[in-house]
Amino acid sequence: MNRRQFFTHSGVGLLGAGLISRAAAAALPEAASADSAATQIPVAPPNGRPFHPVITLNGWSLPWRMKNSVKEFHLIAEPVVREIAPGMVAHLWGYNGQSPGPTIEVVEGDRVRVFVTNKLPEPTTIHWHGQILPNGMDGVGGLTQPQIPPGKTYVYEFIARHAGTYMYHPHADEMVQMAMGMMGFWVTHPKDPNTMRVDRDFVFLTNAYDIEPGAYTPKVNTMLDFNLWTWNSRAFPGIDPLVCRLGDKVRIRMGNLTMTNHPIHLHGHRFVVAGTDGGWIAPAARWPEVTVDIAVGQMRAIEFTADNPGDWAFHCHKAHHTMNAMGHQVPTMIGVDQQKVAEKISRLIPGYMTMGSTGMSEMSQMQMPLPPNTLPMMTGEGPYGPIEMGGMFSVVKVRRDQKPGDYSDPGWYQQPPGTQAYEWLGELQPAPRAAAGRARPGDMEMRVKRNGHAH
Ligand SMILES: [Cu+2]
Repeated sequence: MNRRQFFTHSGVGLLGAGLISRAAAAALPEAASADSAATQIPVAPPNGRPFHPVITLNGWSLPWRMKNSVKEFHLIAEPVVREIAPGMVAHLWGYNGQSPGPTIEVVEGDRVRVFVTNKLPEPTTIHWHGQILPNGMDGVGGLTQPQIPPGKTYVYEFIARHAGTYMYHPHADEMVQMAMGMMGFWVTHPKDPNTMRVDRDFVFLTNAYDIEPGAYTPKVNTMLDFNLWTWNSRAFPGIDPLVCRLGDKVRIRMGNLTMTNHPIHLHGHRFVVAGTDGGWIAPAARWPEVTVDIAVGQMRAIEFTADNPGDWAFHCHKAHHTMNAMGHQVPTMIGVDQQKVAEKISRLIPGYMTMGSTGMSEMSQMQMPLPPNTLPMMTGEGPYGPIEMGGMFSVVKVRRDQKPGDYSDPGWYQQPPGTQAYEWLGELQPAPRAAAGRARPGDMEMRVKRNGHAH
């Protein structure tokens, strides 16, 4: 299937298609569960105060119930199976069927009650990163509450005091539980739904896993050398495009719960950094960027007008973070003539193959057999060949004829004639070079003083 078919077939546009009712105990709100990694199209809130919902990349928002004016949610911490990209699934821990957990959306001033049921084999808690709340609701195991034992349900209740963007994650055996994928987004919308109104409001978390090719479960002791760099536990080409209508005002909120920073870069547009997990930045204090570095434990909200039609790359600028498993430990072979060596080795190991003597690009074209359940190092097929990217990479697709509220993949951008890089077919002149050993413009004479004497 191509990406467009994948997008269509995976249930986008059918809110509820991926939601399975989970028999809830009488007093508990129903815990909806998602069984696919498809992006669920946001719908207007059915009750409570109005807001303009966000769109969670390859994710969804958790339904709630209103009970005596309290907004009640039910999170289930549990083992999940997450498709990282077509061809690879990971056995992670998450919430309500997926990793990351569903996005929680409330309105400034809402009283919120979250039931948390622990179906993990070990104790957990939930910390509500960035929220101003009573100390006992902060979810730090051992410090502000006992850990939630396996099989038990705890209740968190507080008022969502400030509009903004927050995250949730365990504060119990964090190294293991976060390396296993336990995290989620929380958006508190402003009281007035027209405050800071945008047309498209995307959210995702950066996360990283160390899963050996062929394996399913992350190695939880890895500190820095991860081999899968993901957005919402998806790696390119598994990350859906961010589809926009020409002229849309767009916001992208990105949280970082990995072990390193991610400089996220957008092509073709200039954006402003409009908010952090500490709140919104006053308009006069926002600064222009094309790359925003998101440190560990930070959230950044960027805003721009999608005024440049095309397929614009959007990715982490750390080159290793736009690659998938395989290849991180391959030695650099650029410039090495491997042919003679290969001939000798082939006599011992039939089918031996050399790699990388002209760079690594050739690897994206190889039909190399991979172990089951792994992703090629770089992949993703574009209209002009392999895109040679993996990991934290997606495409912001800006189209004039995209309908408002339509997030479906419009396919690849058609370059208008005369606006695309082209091959030079004329003659090549020898490049003029500066002669060595002669003074060039800009050279200057310097007099050096040593010990007070001129030399
Ligand atoms: Cu990165």
